[in-house]
Amino acid sequence: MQFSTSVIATALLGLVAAQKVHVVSVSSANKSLAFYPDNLKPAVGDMIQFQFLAGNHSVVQSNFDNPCTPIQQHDSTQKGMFSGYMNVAASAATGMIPTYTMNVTTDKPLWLYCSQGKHCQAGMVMVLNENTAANASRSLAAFKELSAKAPQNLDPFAIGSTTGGATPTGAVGGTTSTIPSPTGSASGTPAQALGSMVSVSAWTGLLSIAAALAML
Ligand SMILES: [Cu+2]
Repeated sequence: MQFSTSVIATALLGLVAAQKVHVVSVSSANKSLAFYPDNLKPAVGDMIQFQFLAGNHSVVQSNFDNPCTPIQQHDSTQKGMFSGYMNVAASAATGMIPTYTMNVTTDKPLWLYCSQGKHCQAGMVMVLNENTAANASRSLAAFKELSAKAPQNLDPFAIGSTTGGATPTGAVGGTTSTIPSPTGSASGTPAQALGSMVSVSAWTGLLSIAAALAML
């Protein structure tokens, strides 16, 4: 099937205009074991950009009932997101920090944790689209309590999977990049850096969409 370039470009521009990027700081200048913020309500089509500010952390998707373990360990049809480990010190010498940007493709709750050490048990967890209206017991607070009691903290490498199954669960298409290190306050996010990352991510999204269209 043939699409004219202008039709595709117009469609893609429409998608880009609707996208919102939510920035999540991973750890902080005082090396805390947390995500900031840890409770977000992104819309389908939005992106989450994790900015790794200190230490060596990761972002992995679990489900609510099995915290601190990759979601695909419990359901082989699921494809969980995994940022890989982001060693901030390794890129600090260049004045850059690593980032990982994921696309949000579902409005269902999506549970995330850091698979480093016992960070998950220590509370380094977060949620996208918590829905306590649908199920009051599935709150971030309850997830943190469950995580604290998890017997182990596993990454997808530990279960022999970094790709998961065939069905995406809302967190596919992540991209890694680096941006200039924030200067000043620990929570500071350089607007300039975010702006540049938005365009990089947008183009990454465009390329994958264009590739999908080309396959039609
Ligand atoms: Cu961590």
